[in-house]
Amino acid sequence: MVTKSKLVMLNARLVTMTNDDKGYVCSDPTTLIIEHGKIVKIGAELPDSDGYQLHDCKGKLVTPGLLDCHTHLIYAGCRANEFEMRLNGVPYEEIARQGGGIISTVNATRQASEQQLIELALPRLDGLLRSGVTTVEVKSGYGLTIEDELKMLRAAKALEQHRKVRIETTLLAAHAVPPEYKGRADDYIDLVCNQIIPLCAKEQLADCVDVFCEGIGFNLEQTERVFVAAQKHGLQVKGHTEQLSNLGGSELTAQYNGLSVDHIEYLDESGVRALASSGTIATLLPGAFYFLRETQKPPIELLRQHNVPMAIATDLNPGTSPFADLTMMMNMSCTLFGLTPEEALRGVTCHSAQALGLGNSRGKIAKGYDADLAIWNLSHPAQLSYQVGVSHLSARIVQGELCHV
Ligand code: DI6
Ligand code: FE
Repeated sequence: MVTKSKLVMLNARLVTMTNDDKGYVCSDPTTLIIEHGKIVKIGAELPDSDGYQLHDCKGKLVTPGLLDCHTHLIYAGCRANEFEMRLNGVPYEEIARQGGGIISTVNATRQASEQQLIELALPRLDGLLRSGVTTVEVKSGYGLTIEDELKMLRAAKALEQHRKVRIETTLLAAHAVPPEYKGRADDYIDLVCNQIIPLCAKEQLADCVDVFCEGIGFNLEQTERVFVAAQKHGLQVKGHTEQLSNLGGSELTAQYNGLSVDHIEYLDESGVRALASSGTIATLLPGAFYFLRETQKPPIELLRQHNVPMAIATDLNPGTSPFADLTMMMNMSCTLFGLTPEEALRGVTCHSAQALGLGNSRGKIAKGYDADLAIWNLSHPAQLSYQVGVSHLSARIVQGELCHV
C-alpha cells in the first residue's frame, strides 16, 4: 500500500546547498528517497517501490524549500495612505511620530479577532508559498498588550492547520511603545520582561524574541533588558537593528549570541566583526530598503570579507514591505545590493535556516535533513533570481508530503 510517509523522487536535478565554498552543486537527474518527513537516501537505486509514492521530477531542478526568516505576516488594516503620504514628502519616522506607522496597524490588529487575523493572513501566505517557501517565520508586534500579542502568535501558529507550511513564531512585543504607555517606554519594557515573555515561554507560543532597536523603537538599554528576560526563559534572541541609524544594536545582539540581526543598512565594520565572532547571521531585507526608497545600503562587501552568512527575507508587513514573494527579494538583493544569484539562493535556504536556528535540519538537501523541498520548472538555479511575476514553481514538498503549491 502506498503511504504518505514514503516518497521517492525520480529524475531530480538537486541543488543541495551543501558545499560551503563558492559554486552551486547541481546534480545530474537522480533519485531522492524520503521517509517519515526526512531525506534518507540520495542517488540511491530505486528501492523495492512497494509502499512508496513515486514522483517523477522529469529532470526539473529541486532546491531546499525556501525559508522566509523575517515576516510580520499577521496584521489587520492597510497602510496605502501612508505610502501616499511618503510620496508627498512626509518621512516614515515623521508618520510614526504622528501616531501613524506601526501604531495604526496596532489599532487595527487589536480590533481583529484571532480568526479574522488568520483569514487576512492566508492570501499573503499563499503568495509566499507560490514562491517556493516551506518555512515562514512570523512575528507578533502589532498587539502590544499581553492578550493581543498572544492572539497574534496563536493566529500565526494556526496557519499550519490551513496550509502545508511550517511556522516559526517570534515575540516582537518590543516593536513600538503602545499609545497607553506614551512617554513611559521603560514601564512598557517592564510589562514585556515581567509578564509577556514569561507567559509566552510558558505557553510555548514563541521560538524566539526580537526587539526593534531604533530611535523610533527601543534604546540599547531597553533592548538588553528584553534579551536578558528572554534568555532567562530559555528563548533565543534577534534584533531589528541599524535599519534607520547606527545605535549599536547589532553588536549588542551579537553579545547575546543572537540568531540574526535584520535590516542592518547602517551597520559599520565593528558591528560586522561582532557578528563574525558570535556567528550571528546578517539578514537583508531588500523589500523594506526599496519601499522606503532608502539610499544607505547594507555593508555587503564587509560582510563578505568577514565571512558573515547573509540571509534574505521579505519582512512582509503593511508599512515598509508589503511584498509576499521571496524570489522577488532574491532579485532585489541582486539588483539593489549586488549579491550574486548564488548568494541570493543561499540567503533563502541554508543561511535563512541558520537565521532561524534550524541550520542542522533545514535549508539543505542532505541525508537526515527535513524533506522540505521546492521543485522548479527551471534549468539553472540563477533563474530563481532572474524573473519576477512568473511562477516557476512546479510543486513543494513539506515534511515529506507533496503539495501542488
Ligand atoms: N522594521 C520594519 O521594517 C517593520 N518593523 C520594523 O521594526 C515595519 C513595521 C511597520 O511599519 O508596520
Ligand atoms: Fe521587520
